[in-house]
Amino acid sequence: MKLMQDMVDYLLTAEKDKREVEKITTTFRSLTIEEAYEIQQKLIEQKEKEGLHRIGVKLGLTSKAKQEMMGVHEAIYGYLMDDMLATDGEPIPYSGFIHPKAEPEIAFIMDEDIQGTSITPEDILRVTKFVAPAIEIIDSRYLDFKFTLEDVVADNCSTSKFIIGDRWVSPQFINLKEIGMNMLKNSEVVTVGTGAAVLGDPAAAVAWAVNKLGETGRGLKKGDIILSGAITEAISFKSGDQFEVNFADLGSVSFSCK
Ligand code: 0L1
Ligand code: MG
Repeated sequence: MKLMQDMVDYLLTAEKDKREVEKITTTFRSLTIEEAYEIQQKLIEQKEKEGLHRIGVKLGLTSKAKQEMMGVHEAIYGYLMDDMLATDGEPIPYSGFIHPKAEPEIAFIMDEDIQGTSITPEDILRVTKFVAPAIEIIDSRYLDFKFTLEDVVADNCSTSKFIIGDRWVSPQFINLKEIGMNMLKNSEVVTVGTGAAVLGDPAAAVAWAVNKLGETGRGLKKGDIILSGAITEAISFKSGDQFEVNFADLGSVSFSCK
């Protein structure tokens, strides 16, 4: 127990000091995925003790390419806290990061609580009030952004910031699998993709997360925001860079790093 608290303190201190640290499995080689989620849970509870609130969930490793790169066959999830949300177009200070990357995502905003272990994509669409364009900024606490699956889960899946566009649309008006997008860095297109890159269907990714949470008696709540997973690879940035993500039928979202 004490050891887990030590790992939580290690990761939270790295985040607060904006300092990259050696991955925890270098020391604790036998860390299991279940223990990694326990560390993540304790890390979130610690943030809550410090006055922050959970406002949703994020999915990671939702693309086949990233799963193959990590040698895994499953996605992962972490929690979104209220201090991670930035407004569309907001200048975000680079001093708040270690080595950030931006990735385009589709956000879901829940209209009802949902919990279970056999939830389908159709169930998710039924309880989703809106979908919206989003950018996730990931910022692993680990040296050179290198880690095992267990490390990244313990580190709350590299969460740092996220931005939601101001066009929120009912999912019944959008084909989430076929929706196309591009991401621009300093006005140049750096990635393009379609919704299907996220586990074949972003709604299927959210269903996966609900089913996973359901295994331990948890679920999503009305008003929760879900980042369904990266549609393309993540792109590094530095102070002075500007990003814009444009979705067909779903509008745009942007931020600049100052
Ligand atoms: O949001 C993501 O897909 C990232 C999850 C963790 C893996 C990484 O940091 O690249
Ligand atoms: Mg992401």
